[in-house]
Amino acid sequence: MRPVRFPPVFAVALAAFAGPAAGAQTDAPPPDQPSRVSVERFAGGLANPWGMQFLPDGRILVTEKPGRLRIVSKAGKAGPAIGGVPEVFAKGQGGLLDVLLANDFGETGGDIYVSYSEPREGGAAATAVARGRLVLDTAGGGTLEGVATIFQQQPAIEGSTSHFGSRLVWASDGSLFVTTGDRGNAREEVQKPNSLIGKVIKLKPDGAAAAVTPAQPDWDAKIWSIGHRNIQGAAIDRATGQLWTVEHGARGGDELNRPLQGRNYGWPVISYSNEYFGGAIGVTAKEGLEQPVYYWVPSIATSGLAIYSGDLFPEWKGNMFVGGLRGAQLARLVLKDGAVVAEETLLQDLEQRIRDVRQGPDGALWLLTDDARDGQILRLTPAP
Ligand SMILES: [Ca+2]
Repeated sequence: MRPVRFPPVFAVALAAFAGPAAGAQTDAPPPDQPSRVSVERFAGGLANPWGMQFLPDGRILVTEKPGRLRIVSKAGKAGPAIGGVPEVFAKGQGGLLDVLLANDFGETGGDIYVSYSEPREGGAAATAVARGRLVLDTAGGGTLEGVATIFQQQPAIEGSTSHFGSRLVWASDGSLFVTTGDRGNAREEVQKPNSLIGKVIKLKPDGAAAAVTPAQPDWDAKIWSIGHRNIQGAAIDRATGQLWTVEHGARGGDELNRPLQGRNYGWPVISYSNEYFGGAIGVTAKEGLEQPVYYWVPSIATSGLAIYSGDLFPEWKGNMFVGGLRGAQLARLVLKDGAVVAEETLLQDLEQRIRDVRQGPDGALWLLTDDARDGQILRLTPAP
């Protein structure tokens, strides 16, 4: 089938009508050389796997949204549920979400952090982070000991099971970034400087605010940036130490952002989204509010984010990989000088919702697919 192209004059008119504000980009062209990728089904049968981490021995620690934490062996077999995991609010988008290892995690165990939607009083819920010591056993499992909640999003929200965020990543200074969401029905909280709804949070490993003074005079000291709708992907660019995030728009308007301390990323005042029931949300640009680096219309429903730094795919170095849920794809973004110069859509033929994206210690790209009965771990290597 021949590609459909707009006549140049029509394309210019479209750009003038719907084009991005200065700084934001969308709809980048495909790269000159398409990627050649082999996909291996490494493990399956998981229940809505959400986040994963590689243990020092090469096994994979994986969360399942209904509330289980398990270890997948090097042969791809999932072990028993790890004991001691906090109770989660396992409804809708809520449940056990991301997992992160302490940097000194060793061969026999160590501290881990989990993010989850926490049941609160009266049927309300909010995002929380707990830390515990994972003691590994010889039966392919382990136990979480000394579990303590180090972060509780405030306020808790009633009547919603959506938009809990939440990725966990280590900042280059040893602090912990936690991404959150607007809880779906609490949009009015996002621009409030003392609410922890719709924010990027930066904590010390014990949960105290990482900042000595607030990023803005009237902000809660735990807040790094504000104005976010629902961030489910975050990664640190190891070359620059910079945080990058991806967040869901409503209908259209998913965003790639480079959140800086003290900045406002605009939701719901500015957005490239439309309401699900029709009509624009706010305007697309306003002074004092940050533009996304890149955005998607229509939405691909952005989840995990990885910045590739391995040697297995030399042509992928520095590229960003974004999991698409509704878009059932892996988006590859090629950046130059901080701007997206190409976008490649990968794995659409699999028809799988991609939840998480990680670079493995082997340099392969590892993915989680979101399915209630057969959530999979996929391993991507260069095609022969
Ligand atoms: Ca935004």
